[in-house]
Amino acid sequence: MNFSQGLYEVQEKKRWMNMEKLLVTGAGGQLGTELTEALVDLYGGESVIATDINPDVESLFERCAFQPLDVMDSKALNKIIKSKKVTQVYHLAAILSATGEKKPLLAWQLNMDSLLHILEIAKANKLNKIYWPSSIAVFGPNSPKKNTPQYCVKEPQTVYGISKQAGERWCEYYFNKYGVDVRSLRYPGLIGYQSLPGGGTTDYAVEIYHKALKKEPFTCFLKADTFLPMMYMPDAIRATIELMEAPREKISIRSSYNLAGLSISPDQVYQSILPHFPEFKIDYKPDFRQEIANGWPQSIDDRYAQEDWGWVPAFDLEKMTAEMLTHLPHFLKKTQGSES
Ligand code: VAH
Repeated sequence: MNFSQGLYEVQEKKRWMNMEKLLVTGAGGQLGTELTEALVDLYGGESVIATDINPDVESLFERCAFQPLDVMDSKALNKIIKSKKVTQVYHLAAILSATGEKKPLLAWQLNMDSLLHILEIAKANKLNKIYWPSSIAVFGPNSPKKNTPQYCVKEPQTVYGISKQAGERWCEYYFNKYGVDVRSLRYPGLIGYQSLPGGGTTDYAVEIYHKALKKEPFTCFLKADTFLPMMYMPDAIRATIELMEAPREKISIRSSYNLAGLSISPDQVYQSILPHFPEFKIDYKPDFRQEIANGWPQSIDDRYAQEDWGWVPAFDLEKMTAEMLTHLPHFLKKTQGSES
């Protein structure tokens, strides 16, 4: 490709991107805050509308529009998508595993009804693309524990996992029956410094860095040797963008792709922090989330993501820990007005 053609390709892509209008639901969540920023970087602030049930998160979005939105209200969803001429929806709003076990019927209703609202609106309005996150929570105690494959027995033990398994079936149905271009990733536990997790079984892996920086001891709600699939947030964001930008014909999985990054335990995270904070102390008091974690894989086989759209993670545990301990203090200072 010569320079002028290359320039044309970039300008053509920018024009295509500028014609897109993206709606993000659950934008104030752990994934939503960072994914919305990445979409603004890619498409421009005027092409992204951040929404969340919590109006107080509006201050997080300085570069794009924000609107309070209840994803259970199909009329409100339809109205904003039509009036703003939305072409893509990143539907992130959900109740996660731990909170879901405290409010099972609400978790099922919110996670499922909101997805069906979005899929129906996408069909009726011929939206260009939909993104919907699934999770390794779709696997259960009878799934293979190590290098859990894309296809295997899945008997999720949480309402969250059940809703994600059912959601995957609906996504594949709407693609096969109506041609809705909905794409999905089975995220591992996500670890980032730009947002706090909310109601997850993997939240320990974020909380531990906050405690280390505050020079406080950390009580972990999972056992020291609880290995789980995890991923540094920048890798998860890049995987999402790479999946959504892949040519339609490259996508062979229309339920949800296995996605692998790290397979780590609380003890390994603690050991990776010690060189930075030698005095840091941890103790372990497993709670109800231990049983949830026991039903999940320890590591994931993501060969389809590698083969279909070239997925390769960039962060190992040591590199993630160094990044978290470098960036978290500045983020906390910016958002809480004081050093951590
Ligand atoms: C949870 N963070 O803990 C989410 C995630 C794999 C775990 O789905 O519920």
